[in-house]
Parts: sequence; C-alpha cells; structure tokens
Amino acid sequence: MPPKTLLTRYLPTTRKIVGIAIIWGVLCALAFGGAAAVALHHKRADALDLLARNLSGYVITLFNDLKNTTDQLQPLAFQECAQVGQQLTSRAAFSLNVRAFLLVRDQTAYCSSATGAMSMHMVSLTPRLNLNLPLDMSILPGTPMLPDKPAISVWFRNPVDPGRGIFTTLNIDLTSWLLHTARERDVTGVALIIKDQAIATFSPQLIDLKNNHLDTTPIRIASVSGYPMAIWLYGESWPLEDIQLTLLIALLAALPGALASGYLQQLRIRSGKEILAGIRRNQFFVVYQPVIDSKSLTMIGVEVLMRWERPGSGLVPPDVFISYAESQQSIIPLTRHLFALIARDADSLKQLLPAGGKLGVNLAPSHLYSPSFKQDILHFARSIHDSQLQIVFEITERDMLKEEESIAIFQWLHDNGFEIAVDDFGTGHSALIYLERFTLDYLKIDRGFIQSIGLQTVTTPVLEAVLSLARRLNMKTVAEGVETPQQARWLIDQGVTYLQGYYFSPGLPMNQLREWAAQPIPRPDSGGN
Ligand code: G
Ligand code: G
Ligand code: MN
Repeated sequence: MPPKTLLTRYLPTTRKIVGIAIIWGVLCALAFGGAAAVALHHKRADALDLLARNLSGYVITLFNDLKNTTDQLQPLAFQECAQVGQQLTSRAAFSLNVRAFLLVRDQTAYCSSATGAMSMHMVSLTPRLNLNLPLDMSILPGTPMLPDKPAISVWFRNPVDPGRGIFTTLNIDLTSWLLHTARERDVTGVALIIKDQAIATFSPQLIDLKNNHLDTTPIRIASVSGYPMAIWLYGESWPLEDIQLTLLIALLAALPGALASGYLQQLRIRSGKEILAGIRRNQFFVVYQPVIDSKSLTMIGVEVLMRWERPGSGLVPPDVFISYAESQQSIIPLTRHLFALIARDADSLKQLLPAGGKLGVNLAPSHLYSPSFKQDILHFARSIHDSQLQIVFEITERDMLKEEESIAIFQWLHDNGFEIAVDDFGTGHSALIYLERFTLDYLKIDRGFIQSIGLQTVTTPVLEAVLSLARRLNMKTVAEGVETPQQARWLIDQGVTYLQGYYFSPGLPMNQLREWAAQPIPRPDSGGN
C-alpha cells in the first residue's frame, strides 16, 4: 500500500485541485488587476493632462487680460502723475487681483495707483526684473501695503519709448487656481514657478529654489506660453481610490478564475482524460509475477500486474490508478487495454509456461458488473486462444458482495472455461460461508497472513484454519507475498498448492521473465524453519 503522501503525488487530490485553483485565482487577479491598474493610470494621466491644459488656459487668459489693460494704460506713462493719478487709481480698483499699477520712466517709478506721486528706483523696488525686456515677471515676498503677502510683479515695457512702461503687482490667489483642480481627485497642491522663485499652496512663504525647498517631482507641469512662468501640480500618482478599485477588480477576477479552474479540473477527472491519455500515449505496461507449484517447484503460471509510468509522477501503483480509473469511469477501456497488452505477450508466455499454464488476471469489480463484461472477456480469450493458457480471473473478496449477481457471473465464467481466484483472501469482510455458495477454484491468501509465519502471532492459527477450510472446500490455495525460504518451507509442508512472492520473483517485464525462467528456481531447505 502506498502511503497517503504518495497517493497525493500521483493524482489530483482535492488539495492539489484547490492549490491549482488558487494559482489560477492569483493569475487572474494579477492579469485583471494589472489591466485595471493600467487602464486607471491611463485615465488619470489623461485627466491630469486635461487639467494642466485647462489651468494653462485660465492663467494665460488672466495675464492676457492684464496685458490688454496695461496696453491701454501705456500712454499715461508719458504724462505727469498729477494729471493721470486719478485714472490710474480707478483702473486698479476695477482690475481684479491688481494691487497697484505704477508708471515708470528712466528706471524710476513716479506714480502709483495706490499711493500717488512717488520717486523710487526700480532696482530697489524689484531687483529681479529686467527692464530691457518687453515683458518680465518675478515674485515679491510682499508689497509696501501688504508686506507679508507674496505678489507677482510684472513689467510691461512701453512699445513706443523703451525708457517708459507700466509696472504692476498682483495678488496671487493660488487657492482659486486649486479650485480648478477640485474636479481631479488627489491633486494636493499647486506651485507657481517664476525663474528661481516659487509660491505654493502648501507654503505660506516665498520659496527660493536655489535652496531647493520645493519637491521637484510634480505630477504635471502646466506651461504658460508667452509668459516666463510655469505651474507645477502636485498629488498622488496612485490615488487611494484607484488602488482600492484595482484591488476590488483583482479580487472579483480571482474568484471566478479559481472556481473555473476547480470546475475544469473536476470535469477533467470525471471525464477520465488522464487514464485515456495514458492509454493513448502508451504509458501502461504489464509485468508478470511467476506462480510456483509447491510440489514440483516449477513455474506453473504468472499473475499479470499492470503498471503506469506517468511522466512527472513516475510509477503510479495499480491500486491507486485502478480505483482512480473506476472513479473516472475509464476502467473498461483500461481493462481492454490490459487485455491487448497481454495478448501481445501470449506467444512468449506459451514458450515459458507448461501447457495449460495459469494466466492470472486481476479484474476490477466495476468491470465485472458492467454490461460489456462478457463480450470483453470472450474477445480477450479469443485473442490468446492459441497460447493454450488457462485464464484465471482474480477477484478480491471485497468485491463478491453482490451475491446474486456474482453467482451468475461466476457460473458464466466457469461455463466458458475460465477459472476464478479469490484475491487478497482474509482482508475482506465476506463470511467464510460465501465460499460454500460460490464455486471458486483458488484461494489467494493475503500476504499479511504469510508474513506472520514463524512469528508467534494470532494470525498463524487463522492461517492454518483457512488452509484446512480450503482443503475441505476442494479449493486450491495460492500463498501471496512469500518472501523467505522459511515461509515457503512452512507453506509447502502445510500443503499450499502454489506459491508467489519476492522470494521467487517480483513482477517482471516479459524479457526479464524470460531470463528469470532460464535460471533455477530457489529451493527452500526441506525441514528448515
Ligand atoms: O504490485 P502491485 O502493486 O501490482 O499490485 C497492487 C494491487 O493492484 C494488487 O491488489 C493487484 O491485484 C492490483 N492490480 C495489479 N494489476 C492490476 C490489473 O491489471 N487490474 C486490476 N484490476 N488490478 C490490478
Ligand atoms: O492483490 P494482489 O494479489 O493482486 O497483489 C499483488 C501485489 O503484491 C503486487 O503489488 C505485487 O507487487 C505484490 N507482491 C508480490 N509479491 C510480494 C511479496 O513477496 N511481498 C510483498 N510485500 N508484496 C508482494
Ligand atoms: Mn492479484
């Protein structure tokens, strides 16, 4: 009997199916989660691009409006403050965000919309502006009226006289800019960059970029064409909401993926594909274990044992794959295949065995009671007819429980010239009384009893009782699993008809059986114990 762990190696157990299903679940989760992540990321990238474009448009319009206003104010820079101060003040009052307009000539501001006539050199007012440019901008930490509130200063050079122009300071209302981003989740901040200075929603003070206080990895940069400035957007590159959605999709994909995998595996098992595929790929073969006559100590027959060499699993033991085939409903094609394999060796067997040599073939119970049984058996018998072998069907004691049906089948087998052996006798639950009712030819005594020979165990008297019962029922006996000369000797002395076991030989492929048969058969010392 293979240990349970071996069993799991050979065939998909529930555990293995669940394992594979889980792997499929994980694969589905990765595939769908991954696809969702890519899709969400693209969607967010598009949304951010749109946001950056909109914000650029908004800011450009803002400054274009300012430029229009200052264009209209440019002529005032040719006049004295006393004449135009009033006009300048009212224009500032009606321009949103404007703190002050200043008229400039010869590098000197001479008139302010806020404070009237003045005389201040531009360098002391705003050192970073280049008055030689038609337009320049910089950020001021504050203005005389609002010293703590940063402002944008803009220089518009007069198009007619480069020595004159309009200088203006603006409130920076980044919060209202941020409102633009409200539609987009997880945009957390906006920074306005002019040259090497910045102001940002997340810092009350002006940021000097030379000291590098600003995170230089914004998620988007909105350029403001025509103006020497840029807007940086900050935020989560992976918003929590997207992560949650991705995980949800992954989970939703995992479940049907795992279920489908489990279902398909179940389907595959039920459809018996493994066994049928094994037959198609010629993975099954047979070995023959010699059966020895205990009087003459010669080989009088063989038992056919099937083997399955499955790539990846190695040799699958027959008690594993037989019950597997039964559960897959593929025992009948498997048994037919077995019959075909035996028929191929029939000629060789004929040469190795005496006339009427016994060919023991194990039958699976589910085949025994199937409608095609008789036809299959007759076909098999015809295929080896020329070998003149006596076919002995081995049926385990456990499988004789359908009493009425069994009697009819056994009768039919006898009528057609087959013999019947009770396999693994002593391990089933059938009462000994059955043996009287069935007419059977051989009792194959389970190797468990044989192993107790010579050891002082309770099974030895049982073995003696079984042997005397078989004698009384006129049945021949076969001792299975004979491993030592002592066991063989004892069994011979007890009058067991045939012996089988590793002491003589294990099951052998045909070519090895031929070699084995050329050697003398080991003789247990007479009288030894
Ligand atoms: O060596 P061995 O592991 O072959 O046998 C294990 C069990 O498998 C035994 O009970 C044997 O009867 C059974 N067995 C071996 N070959 C066959 C077969 O061809 N058909 C059936 N039904 N049982 C088999
Ligand atoms: O149940 P069945 O009688 O068909 O059993 C045959 C099984 O017994 C095969 O698995 C075969 O390999 C195994 N077998 C044959 N001879 C011996 C033996 O001497 N000792 C043991 N332990 N197993 C044996
Ligand atoms: Mn057997």
